[in-house]
Amino acid sequence: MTSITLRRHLTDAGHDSDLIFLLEDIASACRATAYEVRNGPLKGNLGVAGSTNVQGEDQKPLDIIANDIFLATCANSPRLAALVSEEIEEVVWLKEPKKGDYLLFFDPLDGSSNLDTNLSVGTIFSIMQVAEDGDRNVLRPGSDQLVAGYALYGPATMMVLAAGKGVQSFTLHQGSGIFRLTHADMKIPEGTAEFSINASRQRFWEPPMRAYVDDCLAGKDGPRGVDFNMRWVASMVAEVHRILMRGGVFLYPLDEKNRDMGGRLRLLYEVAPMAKIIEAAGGAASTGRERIMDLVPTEPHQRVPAILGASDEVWRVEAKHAATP
Ligand code: AFP
Repeated sequence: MTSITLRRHLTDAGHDSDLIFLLEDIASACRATAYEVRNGPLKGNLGVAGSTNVQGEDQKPLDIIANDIFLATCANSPRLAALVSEEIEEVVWLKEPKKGDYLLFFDPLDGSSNLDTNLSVGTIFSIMQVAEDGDRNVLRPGSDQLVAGYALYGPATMMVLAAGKGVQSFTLHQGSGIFRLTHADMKIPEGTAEFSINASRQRFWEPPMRAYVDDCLAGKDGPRGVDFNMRWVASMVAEVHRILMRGGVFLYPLDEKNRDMGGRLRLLYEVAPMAKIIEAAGGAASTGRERIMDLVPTEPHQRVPAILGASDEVWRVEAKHAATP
């Protein structure tokens, strides 16, 4: 049987037509971004662009291309009031905000340091609604998200959505350009002995994180009683997708080197959307001490620590933090 399309799924779920328009615009932007990523080497779009983003990081040509695609594709979406992009310092207001209008937060190309090595990269996005006419506050907790999602540009191009009823994954059919439902209700498998962390930063970790990882590394002769595997792709979208498919936990903790910045990953358009997706799939998302979805941002590009994945693993990390004042 042919799997249903993204549009059919969103219509059947009873979403507002303007939200469906916006999600289809996002899907179009992801489709166009996938094309540019796939043809990057042929179009001379690898390497660095010679500019830096608001984070002071070297921009890749495809970071800029993906951001431009999202601006061009989504900016005319009905009832879209503002855009917050990793690649743009200020909030982009498109219209006078009215109650119920949409706010779109996105990282147009996450993991772009992997482009030259042809590894999977992705787009992360989040949609909230304007609370009252004229309200220009975009610093809202993750629990206010209406929809969270990502596109993964891997062997297959996939779009994963948490839009109120669980988590669904749609795979792009290359011939027709249509996203079709391939995973109807994603749930994180429990009990997977696999963790994901940039182990080169071990000497900077706080004691609770060091203690949690040491227990994993001790294997079956240690307190966990099982041998663990480790993965680090340096592309959060790829790590989260692996966790949705086979379990485990992703860890980008606060450490001595990133503490002054608040962490490595950005709250509004990386960690909060992933937290909504992970929780909707039965997992948990924490800073190690607080639930990610409860955090109220202080500025659009705020960074936070991110511990997310299978609930039992996240709770173990939180217990280590609770035991250390
Ligand atoms: P880039 O978009 O600059 O490649 O960063 C990717 C990322 O934001 C996230 O996707 C990875 O999990 C994390 O940073 C990788 O961080 P390290 O470079 O410290 O491993």
